[in-house]
Amino acid sequence: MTQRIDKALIADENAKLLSDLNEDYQALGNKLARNDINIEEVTAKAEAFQIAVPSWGTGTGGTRFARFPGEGEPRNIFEKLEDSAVINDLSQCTERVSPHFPWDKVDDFTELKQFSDELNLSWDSINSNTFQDQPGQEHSFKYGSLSNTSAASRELAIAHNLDCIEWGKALGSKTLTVWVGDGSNHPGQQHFQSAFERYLESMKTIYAGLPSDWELHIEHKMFEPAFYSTIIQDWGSNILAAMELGPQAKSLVDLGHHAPNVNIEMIVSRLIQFKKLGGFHFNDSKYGDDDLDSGSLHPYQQFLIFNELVDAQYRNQEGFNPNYMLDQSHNVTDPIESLMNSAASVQRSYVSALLVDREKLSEYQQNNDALMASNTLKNAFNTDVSPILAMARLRKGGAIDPIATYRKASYRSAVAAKRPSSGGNGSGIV
Ligand code: PSV
Ligand code: MN
Ligand code: MN
Repeated sequence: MTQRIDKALIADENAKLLSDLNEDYQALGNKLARNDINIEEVTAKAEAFQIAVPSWGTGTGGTRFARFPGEGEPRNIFEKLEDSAVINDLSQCTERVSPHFPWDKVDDFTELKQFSDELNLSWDSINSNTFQDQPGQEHSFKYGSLSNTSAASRELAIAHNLDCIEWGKALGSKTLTVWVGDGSNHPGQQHFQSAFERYLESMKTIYAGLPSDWELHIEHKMFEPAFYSTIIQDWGSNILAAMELGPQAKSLVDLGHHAPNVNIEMIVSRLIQFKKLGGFHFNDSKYGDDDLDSGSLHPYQQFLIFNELVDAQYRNQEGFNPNYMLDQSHNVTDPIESLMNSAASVQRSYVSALLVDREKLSEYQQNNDALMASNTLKNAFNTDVSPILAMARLRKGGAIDPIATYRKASYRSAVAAKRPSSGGNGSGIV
C-alpha cells in the first residue's frame, strides 16, 4: 500500500497554526496595500507556482569518498514517486518529477505512468545519462559520449538519448535534458574544435528525433568529471550549440555549474533575450557543483535570478516558458525535508520578485539612480513573504508548516520498516 501523509493530520496541524497565520497574513496584506499591492493577487500566483523534484534527489546523496544512507530511503522509482508525492502533499508546489535514465530502472512504462497518475504526479524533463558505463556496455564512455573519437561510442550515446525520448513519450514528458561530462583532463589531450564538431553532429541526430512539441535542453557545467576542459563548459558553448541545433534546443542553467562569482542573473537575461532559456536546476553552492539546498547560502542571488524571470513575465517576453527543477544532493539531511525546504525557498524568491515595483525600478534605471534602483530590489527582497507561502499551501490542501507536519507524521520511520537499508558505497549515486 502506498504510504502517504494523512489529510486529517495535515488539517489538525494546520488548525494549531491557523489563527497566527491569519493575523500575519492580514498584517502583510496591510503593509503591501500601502504600496498598492493586492496580497490576494500575489497569493494566487504563489499557488500557481510549480517546481519539479529530481527523482534522484529523494535518495541520500554522497561524494566519491562515501555515502551514508539514510533510513528508509527509496530503493526504486516507485518508492521515489511515493516520497515525491509526500513532498507535494505538504508543499503543494511540486506536482512534477524529473527522472534520470538508466538510474531509474523501468521495466514497464505503462505501469509506471499508471502509478504516477494514481499519485497525481506528472513527469518533467527526462535526463539522459551517458557519463558512466552501464554493466556490460559494449563501447565505453571513458573518453566521452556524444563527442567521443570512437563512432561506436557516439552511436551508443545517441541511441540512449533517442530511447529517452521514447520513454518520455510514454510518460507524457515534453523535454529531454542532456548533460554530458565529455572533456579532457590534460592540455593537448583533445582537439577543442573537432570534439565540439563531433558533439554537435551527435546532437543534430538527437534533435532530429525530437517530436515537434518537445524541447531539447542543454546543460552546461564548468568542470567535473573532466578537470581541464569540458565540452559544454559554459553558457557560451551552450547557447552556440542551442543556436546551431534550432528553435527547439534551449539552454538549461544549473546554479552550481559556474565559476565562483559569475553573474548568473545576467546569463539568465541574455538567454531570455535570445529565446534560449530552457530551464533551471536550482541548488546552491559555495565552491563548485556542491548541490546544496536551494537558497541556503545565496538567497539574494536566487532572488535576483527571479527578478529577471518575473521581469520577462511582466514584459510578456516572447517564447518565455522555462522549466523549474531542483537538482540537489542531500548528504546529511532527510531528502524529503531538504526538497520541501528548497521548493519553498525557490517559491519564496519568485514571490519576493513579484513585489518589485517595476515602474519605479525602470524610472530609477532611466535616471541612473543606482542607489534607489538597488533599494527597490532590496525592499522586495527584505519583505518577509512567509505568510503568503503558508497561505498558498493551506488553500491548496498543504501544510502551513511542512517540516513540522512531516515530522509529526513519522513517515520516515514508517517507510523504514518496509525499506531495508541499501548500504553505503562510494559512488555518490543512489
Ligand atoms: C551534473 O552535475 C548534473 O547537474 C546534471 O544535471 C546531472 O544529470 C545531475 O547532475 C545528476 O545528479
Ligand atoms: Mn544539474
Ligand atoms: Mn551538477
